Amino acid sequence: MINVIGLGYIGLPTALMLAKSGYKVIGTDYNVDLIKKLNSGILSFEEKGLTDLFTISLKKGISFTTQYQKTNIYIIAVPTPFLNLSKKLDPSFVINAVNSVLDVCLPNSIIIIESTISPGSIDKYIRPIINARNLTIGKDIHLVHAPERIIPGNMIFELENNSRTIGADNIEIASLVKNIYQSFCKSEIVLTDIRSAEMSKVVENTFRDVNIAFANELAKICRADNMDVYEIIKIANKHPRVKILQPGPGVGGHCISVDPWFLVGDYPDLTNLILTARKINDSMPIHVLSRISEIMKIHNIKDVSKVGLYGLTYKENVDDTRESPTLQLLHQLEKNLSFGIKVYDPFIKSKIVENQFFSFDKFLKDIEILVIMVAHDEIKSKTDSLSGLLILDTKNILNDKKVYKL
Ligand code: SAJ
Repeated sequence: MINVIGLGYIGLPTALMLAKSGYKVIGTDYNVDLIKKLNSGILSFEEKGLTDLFTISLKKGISFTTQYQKTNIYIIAVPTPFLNLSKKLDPSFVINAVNSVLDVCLPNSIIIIESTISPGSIDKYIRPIINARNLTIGKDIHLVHAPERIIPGNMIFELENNSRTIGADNIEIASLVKNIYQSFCKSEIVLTDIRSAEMSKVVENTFRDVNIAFANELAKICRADNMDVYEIIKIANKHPRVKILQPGPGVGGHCISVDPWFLVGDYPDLTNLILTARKINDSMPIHVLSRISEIMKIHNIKDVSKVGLYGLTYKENVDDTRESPTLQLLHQLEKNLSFGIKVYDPFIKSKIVENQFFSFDKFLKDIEILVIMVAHDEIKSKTDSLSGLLILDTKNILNDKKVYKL
């Protein structure tokens, strides 16, 4: 039996996948409400294909509880936030989970950590707590780091089709764990040591952050001298070895905007490029604000409540608002004592910010400037209803020459 600890964006789909593949799976989470919901057949978040997977897994006998189970295989997928001041990883959830596992596990257990951790975390935080219990790593307990790579919005497909990495202290345990993941993962599974697994995960997200920062810096340069950044990127990308990403209102989500900080926090003297990239991406919501202010000036609009932000999530067609550029922008406005800007997102059904609308039509009626922060399919299909509005399109989804861009 596999006990999956932490039933969030990663743990839940992974647990369901394993159950569908025939493993006996019990999911554990300390959130009582979540467990109640899951046990009554209600999902905690929306994701393409998740409902079907949930139905199949329930039939296969998956169950959910707040209790850690007595077994010999654990997958830990709890959050690893970063500490705002030091920019270092907060390992407390992982440490607590490992401690709770150690309280109940059978001898010779495998603990697989899926949560993203900064390189060296297993050596620094996890091995010591096992040693402190007089347990021998490699005999009583086996440690594995198997970071995930799935992207919200396409999680189920990517769980089955992405290549993945398994880091372990020895090849026998790595192969054993590979067999488990092979029950649903059709792609290559690379076996390595734990530190390389930790580092490669953080490096992947940092690579993307740095590359998005390049696109965002280009957007600023082009704005300063009135060039069309999208045209320039389109042309540059015709070069066989150039693949510039798209600029946007900022970088959100719980991965790309967080993981690079682990490297900055641990290697402050060595992370010039990575830190600069982080700063560029974090500055994009302020860039959007100055664009809004320019448009207000051009059109002599003085009242910020005439401005509406479309989209609260960190990217299109998901309901996840963690670290979203819109929330970052609202935070900046609040810091400058500016209130009243309107907000709407079709995926956010409960009130999480001030002046939030739940009807697209009502939202549009109330504003003069529409700022597209997220390219949800909804707005792409409703471009006809936008006539008469001034538009700042930070996602470059509209073709109209009159529309303002980043
Ligand atoms: N973004 C841009 N320009 C782009 C691409 C993205 O501004 O050209 C923005 C998005 O709007 C969003 C943010 O970047 O705000 C991140 O979005 P994303 O879709 O690129 O990635 P995430 O954060 O949803 O998922 C990432 C993925 N990592 C990589 O692509 C290297 C995913 O594979 C990981 O599993 C996930 O992080 C994770 O959990 O680490």
